[in-house]
Amino acid sequence: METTKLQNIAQALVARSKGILAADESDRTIKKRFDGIGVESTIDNRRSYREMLFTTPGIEAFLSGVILFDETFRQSSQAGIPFYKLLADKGILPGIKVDKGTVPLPDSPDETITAGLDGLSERLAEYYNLGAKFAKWRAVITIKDDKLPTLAALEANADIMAQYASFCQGAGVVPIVEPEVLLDGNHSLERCAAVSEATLAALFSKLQEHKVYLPGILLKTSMVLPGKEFGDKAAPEKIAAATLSCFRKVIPNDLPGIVFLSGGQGPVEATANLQAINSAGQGVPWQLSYSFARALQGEALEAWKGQAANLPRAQKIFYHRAQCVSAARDGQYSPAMENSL
Ligand code: 5MM
Repeated sequence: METTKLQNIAQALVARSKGILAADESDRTIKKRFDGIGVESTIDNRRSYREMLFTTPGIEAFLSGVILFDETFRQSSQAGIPFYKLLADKGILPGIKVDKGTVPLPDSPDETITAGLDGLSERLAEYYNLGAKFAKWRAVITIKDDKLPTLAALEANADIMAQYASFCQGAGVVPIVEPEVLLDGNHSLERCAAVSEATLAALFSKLQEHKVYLPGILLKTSMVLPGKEFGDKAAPEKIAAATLSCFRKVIPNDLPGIVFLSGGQGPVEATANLQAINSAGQGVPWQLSYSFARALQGEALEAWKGQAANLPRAQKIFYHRAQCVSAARDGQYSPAMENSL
């Protein structure tokens, strides 16, 4: 294992002012996003949409990496440049989603485990040769009353993520491990904090058991938030305090960085919460950055609507959101920036 190389990539992904764009929506997920704007999810529409994002002028100031779906990894710009190369030429590290989605857990069918370990080392070798520097694997954790998640689901997902991480490091690829605690439900912030702590404790225990080199991985995780149906939203300062308190209890110091998913929060909400986390998190041992999909893309997707004529406006909107999120990652965002579009 080339530990120095892995560590350098992990650190580059969480460099100051930069974060990761998650553009790795599977066919099912991107269809859902396109349905929302009335655009058919064809191969070429998906290609044009991703090209709009990746060719946004100046976007490299805010993006250290982009996570791609297999189809996108094999696609090219209209000018015939493979997307992984187009990104690398801008100094943006190309990454790849390697999980194969979720399947019900046999013992607890309302919960899932993530598939994709079969053939993983062969797939990683191919992506590595094409220039992938990092990979991503998502596990989904559901909160339901005091019944879910079960310890069995947490441990099974943690064990699979640790195996995935170990395969990645053996292939020279930095693994991002993403246990997403879903926002769905009416649970309180305190319940989310307890579940997040149990999830991360199980994950780091399995990573250690599988001898994963922590300076050469990144954690992608949810902020600690009350469920969508809980009622009142929590203030950013409260979310920041709960999130950091959870991390301090269970995350080892030698992890280089934590990148947040947005999980269905609105773009301004996710930006404000990231700002509060960075503002309260000065002095923590990890970089606190972003790997948003919806919060970075949502406004640009709405503006694009599948029309080439909307491209300049969509790119301007995407640039502005990335600029705000980058400022939040540095603890320098203020709501006034929302008016600077
Ligand atoms: C949770 O989803 C990840 C982050 O996205 P948000 O910021 O919108 O929450 C995202 O990287 C996700 O893993 C990919 O979009 C792939 O998801 P699917 O469901 O297509 O595997």
